[in-house]
Amino acid sequence: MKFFLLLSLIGFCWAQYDPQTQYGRTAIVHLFEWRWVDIAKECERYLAPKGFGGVQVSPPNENIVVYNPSRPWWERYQPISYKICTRSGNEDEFRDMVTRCNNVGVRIYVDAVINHMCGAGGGAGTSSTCGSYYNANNRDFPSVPYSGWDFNDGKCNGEISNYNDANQVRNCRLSGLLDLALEKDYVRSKVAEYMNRLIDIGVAGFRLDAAKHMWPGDIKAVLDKLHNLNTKWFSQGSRPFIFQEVIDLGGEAIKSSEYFGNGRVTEFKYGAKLGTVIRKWNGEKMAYLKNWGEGWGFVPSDRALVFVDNHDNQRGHGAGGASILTFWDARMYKMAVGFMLAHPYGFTRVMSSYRWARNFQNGKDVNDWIGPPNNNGVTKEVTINPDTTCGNDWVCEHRWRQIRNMVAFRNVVSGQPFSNWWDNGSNQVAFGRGNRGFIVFNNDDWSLSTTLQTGLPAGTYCDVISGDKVDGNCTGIKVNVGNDGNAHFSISNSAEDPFIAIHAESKL
Ligand code: AAO
Repeated sequence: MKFFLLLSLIGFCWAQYDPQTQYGRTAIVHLFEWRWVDIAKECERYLAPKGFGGVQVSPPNENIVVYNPSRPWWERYQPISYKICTRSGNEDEFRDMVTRCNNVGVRIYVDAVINHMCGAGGGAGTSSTCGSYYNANNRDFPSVPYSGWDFNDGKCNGEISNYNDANQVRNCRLSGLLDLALEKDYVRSKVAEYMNRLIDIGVAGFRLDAAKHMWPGDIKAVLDKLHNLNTKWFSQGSRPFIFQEVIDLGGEAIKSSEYFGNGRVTEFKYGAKLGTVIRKWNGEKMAYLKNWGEGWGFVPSDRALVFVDNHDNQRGHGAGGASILTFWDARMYKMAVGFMLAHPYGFTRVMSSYRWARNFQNGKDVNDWIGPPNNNGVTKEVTINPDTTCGNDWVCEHRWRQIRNMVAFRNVVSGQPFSNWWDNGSNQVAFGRGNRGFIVFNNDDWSLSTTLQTGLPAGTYCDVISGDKVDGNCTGIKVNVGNDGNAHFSISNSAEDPFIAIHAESKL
């Protein structure tokens, strides 16, 4: 009885913080703007075999169609209804994706846009991805239905202009978007109905878009209405995983800690700081990463959802600034993602992007709006090249060997403590994860050549950054760990990837 009570207590405490991934799967990937049919295939052909835990998908509900500029990615953050009907696919395709991904142990997390509907200037008509009628002028969304009563205009019908005023941030309009009155039980019910439909289909959780712009208590009231996860794939009583998009870089009225009761929060300091360190800006050095995590003023590890970049700040939207590393800075980016996946802090999300024609004018990319690769607005298929990379301008960072292999590393070292830290006082650092894995970085302008305590059992290991273990052989650098756990490492500062990672399953 006592044991049962303890178990249910743990279950209760962990509920909405638990990503509900299959045992041993510790990272998810954001397949930004992918079509459902491509995600279903990717789960089966790549994500499951490579040990990915799940996929964050773009908002699946009907959105406004914007022609000026032409079909920007951000139109998906302007809901018109809760019909599952977007450029990524229809409801049948969505259901098929969720089923097929769950069947191979890969979870689906939905980006839930529930703070607002389309922009106040969205006009009236049927310019929406499923052709539903709406009228932004009098705030009429008959397909939900929402009417003028369901918005916050009584409290504030203007723009958020002052982030030091929590009332404004939560009651006024974010970028002119019509702000839903989530204090109304009717609105909460409509939102919960939509989320429950997704839960019943089999999704494992949600990213709550613009959570900072909703009152924590209103979010809680919605979450309290949510069903348990579908028992076809999840154990009885499982709660949806919740991670809230709260941007708290400090210095504003709203603190991410206000949202801990609801679930995890996005820790935006993580990518901003890691980018600054890897770029060596502001006198930062990798040696300072010794106390990375809470020691850097981040939220508690078990409340954090972390990432190097996201769909906003990889193109100058949102927050984080110029330090954010992206696939455009591939060499530094791989180091940053490698560090994130090796380090125990937080629950990790890998970004997977598409390429677009950047055009910087006065330091700003005027093409930051460009939508996914498409033919006349129809999203292109994610094709796979013979070398396993993606075609049609899909970047597929998650398929880069260095990143894919570090996802596996994270799975292998799961639960192991941060150990055997070493640094040279500058930008050469190393650390292990108990006796299961070890990683060494050289981000200095000179070579690294040193003997380090790895904590690993003796043997020859394959470096999973420069190569792969294939049929018991290593296609990259080999590392010999002696009986005392020591190994010698050499990393040139001009190496293609100036870091080495070995783990229990890369032992030859
Ligand atoms: C589009 C057009 C707009 C138009 C609107 C309506 O671009 O011109 O008015 O339609 O017609 C996305 C796009 C938007 C787009 C929107 C709807 O990014 O451009 O608007 O879809 O189509 C804030 C929010 C955060 C939000 C972020 C973009 O807090 O929630 O802005 N992210 C999510 C999504 C995002 C989406 C939406 C929300 C809306 O991920 O894709 O928008 O659904 C400060 C605040 C942050 C604030 C930023 C930017 O950040 O702290 O909370 O994020 O400003 O406004 C330093 C500070 C840092 C500060 C930053 C920038 O770094 O330390 O705190 O500077 O000032």
